[in-house]
Amino acid sequence: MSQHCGYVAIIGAPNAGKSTLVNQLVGTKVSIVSPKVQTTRNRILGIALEGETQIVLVDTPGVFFDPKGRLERSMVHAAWSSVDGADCIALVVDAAKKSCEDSLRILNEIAKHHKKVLLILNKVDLISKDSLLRIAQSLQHPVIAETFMISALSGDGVQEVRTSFAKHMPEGVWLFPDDQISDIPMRMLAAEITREVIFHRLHQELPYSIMVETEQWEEFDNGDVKIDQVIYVQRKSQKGIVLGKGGQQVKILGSLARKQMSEIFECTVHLKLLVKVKEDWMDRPHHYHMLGLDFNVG
Ligand SMILES: Nc1nc2c(ncn2[C@@H]2O[C@H](COP(=O)(O)OP(=O)(O)OP(=O)(O)O)[C@@H](O)[C@H]2O)c(=O)[nH]1
Ligand SMILES: [Mg+2]
Repeated sequence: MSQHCGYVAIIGAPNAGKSTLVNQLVGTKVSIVSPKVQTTRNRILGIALEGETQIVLVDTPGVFFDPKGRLERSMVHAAWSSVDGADCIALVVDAAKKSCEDSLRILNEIAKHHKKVLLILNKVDLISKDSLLRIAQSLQHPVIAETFMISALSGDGVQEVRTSFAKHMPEGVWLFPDDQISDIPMRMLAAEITREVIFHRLHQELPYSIMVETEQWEEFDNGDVKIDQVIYVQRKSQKGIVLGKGGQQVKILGSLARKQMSEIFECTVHLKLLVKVKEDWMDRPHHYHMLGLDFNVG
């Protein structure tokens, strides 16, 4: 049987469940997930296999239509630029959300790219059948080739999505080795894991404008890894929140992140976290390059 391989761009409004779906299809965490909007900041590849077909999933930052500031503009730009290179486009919609107006706008935008779309109504575990059908009706659009109703969280309906993606992949040799699951470097995944832990514990108190950088990654002969990371916040008050009383909070953050890293990297991890205030990290090209984003957009 001949090999097939191609790209699927996973797009949608912020918080729709794109990264959850990508992780579910890959079978492990390659992209972090949180209840906060704008969790994914750059284009992340997750690689899934279906028989002789390699499906390269492109997880993207949520798309919205009024990006403010440089970081938001380059994130939205990164999302749209993945559409043109893709063999297949999947639009993930949070079906539990009251309005799907943003998804309709995204459909209209995709129509301009002359591409067909697989519509994925997600979070069906949260709503009734009736409201689900109502949403499917309200999202009817000529660019939609097929509609799926899934729960990316529980995995319900995800196999149908995988089968359909595979059918849309063109004939061609695999672009990645069969054991590769992502293109995200380990240092960056480690930084993303810490960012996810911070989002989960502190999303009420902190704005999304924190950044984590892995500064050191040292491997020892016994297989252990020592990772030094810096958490950048924009204000002194935010530093206090991350550190917590007597450094208690950062200690917990570190232990949760370390546990996840040890599981994902399959080794013992020694993690050191430092918190620094850097008001203008959002205006520094270095940080955009590190995230794989264009500094000069818009
Ligand atoms: N109940 C339920 N929650 C879900 C489902 N899929 C995702 N979520 C939750 O929705 C939130 C957002 O999920 P993400 O995967 O981070 O969403 P995203 O579209 O990648 O978000 P951005 O990267 O910010 O654009 C998280 O709290 C997930 O746990 C689902 O099928 N059911
Ligand atoms: Mg995401």
